[in-house]
Amino acid sequence: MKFAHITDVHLGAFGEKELRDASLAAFESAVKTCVSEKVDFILITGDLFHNPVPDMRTAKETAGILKKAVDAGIKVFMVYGSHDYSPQSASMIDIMEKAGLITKVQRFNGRKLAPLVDKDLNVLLYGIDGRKNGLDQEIWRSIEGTVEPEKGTTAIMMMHLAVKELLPSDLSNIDALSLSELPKGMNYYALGHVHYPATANINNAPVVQPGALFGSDYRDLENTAKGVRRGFYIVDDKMEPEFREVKVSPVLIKKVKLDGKQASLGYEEAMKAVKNMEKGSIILLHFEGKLAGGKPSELQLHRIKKEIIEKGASAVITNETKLEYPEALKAKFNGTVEEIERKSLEKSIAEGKVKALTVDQSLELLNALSSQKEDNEKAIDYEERITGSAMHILGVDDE
Ligand SMILES: [Mn+2]
Repeated sequence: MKFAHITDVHLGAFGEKELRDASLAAFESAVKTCVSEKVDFILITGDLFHNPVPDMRTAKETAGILKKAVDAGIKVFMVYGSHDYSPQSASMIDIMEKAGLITKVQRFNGRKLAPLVDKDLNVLLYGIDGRKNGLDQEIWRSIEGTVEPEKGTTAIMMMHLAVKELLPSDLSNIDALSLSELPKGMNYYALGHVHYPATANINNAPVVQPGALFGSDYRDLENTAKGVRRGFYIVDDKMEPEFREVKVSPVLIKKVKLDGKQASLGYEEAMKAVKNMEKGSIILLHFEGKLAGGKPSELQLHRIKKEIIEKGASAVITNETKLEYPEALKAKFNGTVEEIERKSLEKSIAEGKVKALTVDQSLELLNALSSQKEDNEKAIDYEERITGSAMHILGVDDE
């Protein structure tokens, strides 16, 4: 018996099409390895998608990749992650399940966790779905153990949650269970949720956290650039997990140092910084230093991105949080954030750009802003709906 353990693929994350494609390519590469290595099944411990309902192109490509596994006779078992969870079982994961591409694992027998028994594979799979805001931990603590696994079968526990002992130091404060709280008697513990790879043991059974396959945000990409490994595990019948690195494109941090320089030199310095980059790289362009003069527009970020792509990068992400503009420029905006917001609002109201609100309108606005995202609503549609109704109440909608 041989299986693969993949997690936190976050398909559909990132606004840039190039990064969405890179994460699909990482998933495709992992599944191809599973097919060529003839694994019997694949475990995905949550966050296959970045949203319960991803964009249709991402969904279509993912279905195509999963179909390759299914056609090769490889079963795919899943639990929800905190990102693709749906309280009404109406997410893309559920569509994939109805289409026979995957099988969800979580089952209960009263308050005990019950296994999905696969006789062909001779495995018992227990699973707990990931939930948002640590709710899965609450559910986890309410469970009265597991229905005992039969002897002679391989028992696997799938979970989308953080375990203290496997956390990197910068995440040591997040809500997490400890190894001692996991149920005893399993042969393999498959974890998801935390985006760094790590392993541990309970009574000689491996506890494995593969980490994000590609990453879901710029911080993940920075960690990749700094050396955090991205990949998944293949586990043989001796239950020895082996990490398989998946590298679709190099991720590189390039620093653009502008200390004592004019902002207008940003373009030249950025192009110097990427002079010897490998083709197909994902470039994280970090601007830093105390500028002698100039303003943000003089950096020409748009031109910089366009030209680095033309030189062969697959994506360019810029970061200016460590760039300081001269005092003269800052002085225009002095005061606390609140003071600046107040002044700016007063000015807009005086100029008739924004109207002052009545009590009723204020309540209406609060109500509109607290509207929850619908289960099947895409983040972008939700944002548009909320912004639209707020703008309407504020009287600044553009027809
Ligand atoms: Mn995740």
